[in-house]
Amino acid sequence: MSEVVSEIVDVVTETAPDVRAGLTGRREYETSENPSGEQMLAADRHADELLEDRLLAIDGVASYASEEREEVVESGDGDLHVACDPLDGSSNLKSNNVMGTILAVYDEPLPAPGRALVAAGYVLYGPITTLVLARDDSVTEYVIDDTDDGVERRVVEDDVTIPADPVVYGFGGRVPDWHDDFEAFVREIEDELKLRYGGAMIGDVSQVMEYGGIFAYPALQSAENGKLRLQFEGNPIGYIVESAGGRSSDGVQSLLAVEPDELHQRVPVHVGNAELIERLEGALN
Ligand code: AHM
Ligand code: MG
Repeated sequence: MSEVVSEIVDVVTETAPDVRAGLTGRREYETSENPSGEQMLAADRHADELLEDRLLAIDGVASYASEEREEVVESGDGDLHVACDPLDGSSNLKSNNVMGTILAVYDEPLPAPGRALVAAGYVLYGPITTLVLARDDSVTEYVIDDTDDGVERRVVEDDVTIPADPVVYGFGGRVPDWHDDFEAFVREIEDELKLRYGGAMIGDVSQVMEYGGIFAYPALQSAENGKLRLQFEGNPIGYIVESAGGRSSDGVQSLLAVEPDELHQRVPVHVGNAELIERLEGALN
C-alpha cells in the first residue's frame, strides 16, 4: 500500500506544474455550479480533470472524488480512495492570489472518517510551488520545480512542526455572521496575534504551519457547519496539522473524529497550535 501512496504523491507532484500552467486563460466562471452550489471556474474543472485521469490510472487507486463532482468515480480494484480539492481558494484567481490543491488518501471507501487517512498533503501555488505532505506521523515540505529534465521534487524541510509560540490568526466568514462565543474568543486572541487572511485555506494554513497560530472557518449563524468540506478540506488539513504537532477541531472534537454522513458535507474547521485550539473549544462549550 505504501508504494501506491508514493505513486499518488508522485502523480500529484507531476500534475502540479500542469495545474499551474493551466491557470492562465482559465479565470472565467462557467455556467455550471459544483455540488456545493458554488460557481466553478474553468481552472477548477481543468485541475479536476487532470487529477481524475492521472490518479485513476494508478493501479491500487480504487476511487477518486472531488469537490467539483457529485459522485465518487470508481475505477474497479485497489484499496486506496483519493479525495481532492483540485483548486482550493480558486476565487483568488481573479485577483491573482494564492491557491492550492488538497490531497487526501483514505483506506476506506468515501465518505470516510479522518482516522482512515493514510496520507494527506497540499500543493501551494504561491510565488513558488511547494508540497507539504503528511504521512506516517511526520510532515515534509518540498519545492516542486518544472525543469527541462522533468518535474523535480526537493525536500526543503523534514519533520515540519508548528512553532511553539503562535504569531498569526485568520478566520473566514463575515464577522456579523459569527456566533457570539466565537467572536468573544477572537477578541481575546486578536490582542495576542497578527491577522493573516488571504481567502484560500491552503495559503492561510501555510501561514500557521510556518509561524504558528490558528486558522478557522467557523460555524456561522447562517451556516451551522461553516463552509469547508470534511472529505476534501477538513480531514486532510486536520491530519496535516495534527501530524505537525498541532490540533484540529470541529468546535468540540478533533476533525479526525467526525463521522461522515455524506460526500460533500461541511464542517466547522479550526486548526493550529494545541493550546489555542483548547482555548477555542473552552470558549465554544
Ligand atoms: P473553494 O474550495 O471552493 O475554493 O472554497 C474554499 C475556500 C477556502 O480556501 C477559504 O478558506 C474559503 O473558501 C474562503 O471563503 P470565502 O471567500 O467565502 O471567505
Ligand atoms: Mg476548497
